Amino acid sequence: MMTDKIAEIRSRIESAARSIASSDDLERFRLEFLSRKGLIAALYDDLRTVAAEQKPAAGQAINQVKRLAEGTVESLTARFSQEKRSAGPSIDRTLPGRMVRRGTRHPITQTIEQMKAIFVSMGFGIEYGPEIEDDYHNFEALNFAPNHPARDMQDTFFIADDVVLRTHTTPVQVRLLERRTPPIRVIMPGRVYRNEAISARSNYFFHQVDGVYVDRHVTFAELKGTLITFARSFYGSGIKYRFRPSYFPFTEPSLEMDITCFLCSGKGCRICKHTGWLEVLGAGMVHPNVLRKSGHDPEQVSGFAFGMGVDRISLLRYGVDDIRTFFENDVRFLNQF
Ligand code: 2U9
Repeated sequence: MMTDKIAEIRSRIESAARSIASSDDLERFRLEFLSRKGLIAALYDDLRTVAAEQKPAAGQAINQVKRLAEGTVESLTARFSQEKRSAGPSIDRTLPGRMVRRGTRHPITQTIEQMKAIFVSMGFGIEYGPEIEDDYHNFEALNFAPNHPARDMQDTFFIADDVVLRTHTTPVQVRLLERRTPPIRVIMPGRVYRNEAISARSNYFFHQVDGVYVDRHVTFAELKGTLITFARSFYGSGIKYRFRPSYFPFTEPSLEMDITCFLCSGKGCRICKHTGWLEVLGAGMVHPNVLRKSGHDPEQVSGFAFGMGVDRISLLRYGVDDIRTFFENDVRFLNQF
């Protein structure tokens, strides 16, 4: 009889379920009862032989048995997978750990970060600006004469008649001066481009940190004090320094700062070309024309400005002899910093 058969399968399910001890047992259980050729599928086949009036009741009884088997598979699957997780894969805790290879900051980035930290400690803010500039901000506003050689195709990358890859970060400061009212005290780190032959000492792009301070009564003495404080902090308190007069279109008067060579302490070596001195930055008082063009009255405010080449300084500090190695991205080189 159909009802007896269903009852028998039910008790087989119940006793089989009690003896399932592993996920292999569970799989055997599933195959026995729930697979396409399993015992429950056979019950549904038998349903065809049942008299029409008994079919609904028998069908329901089989459905119940099927749900019982499915419920068993479901709950035991969950239990076994949980047990597996908590047991975890076997780990040999005595093995040495795998080395995690940590990256390092690029030496140019490291130099810029150190410079930033020193100027921030002196009250400077940090600004960034576009690498593509118009002629006005790159040259005109900085008092470059119309026929200045830097405006030549030989020296500058032109994108269009009036559009260049910036040759210094100074135009960012011009834009800032146009927008803000003094006091303005910021530095601008960034990449600049010059149309130059590539060699061990020069590249067609390099990095610069430019700074400017504009306010009422900013003096040349403050410029010198700022530069000396920076140099002592960056190169070491023991260094000696000297200022030489210089010329830039955007500052007047202008100067260059040398420090005693940190490799030979001034005795003379290959790095300082046997002079004992290293040129480390240029600076000066912001030219009145530059102040005027950016909307400030040179009778009311004054300012000082400075700029330094990060790549050249990094080359000297780290004793690297070819500037190009900074940009080959060879990890054997970069890992040393
Ligand atoms: C404003 C006006 C003037 C920034 C300055 C220098 C001197 C300088 C060079 C150093 C090496 C560029 O990277 S380098 O080739 N720079 O010598 N830069 S004064 O003068 C400014 C800045 C902002 C508004």
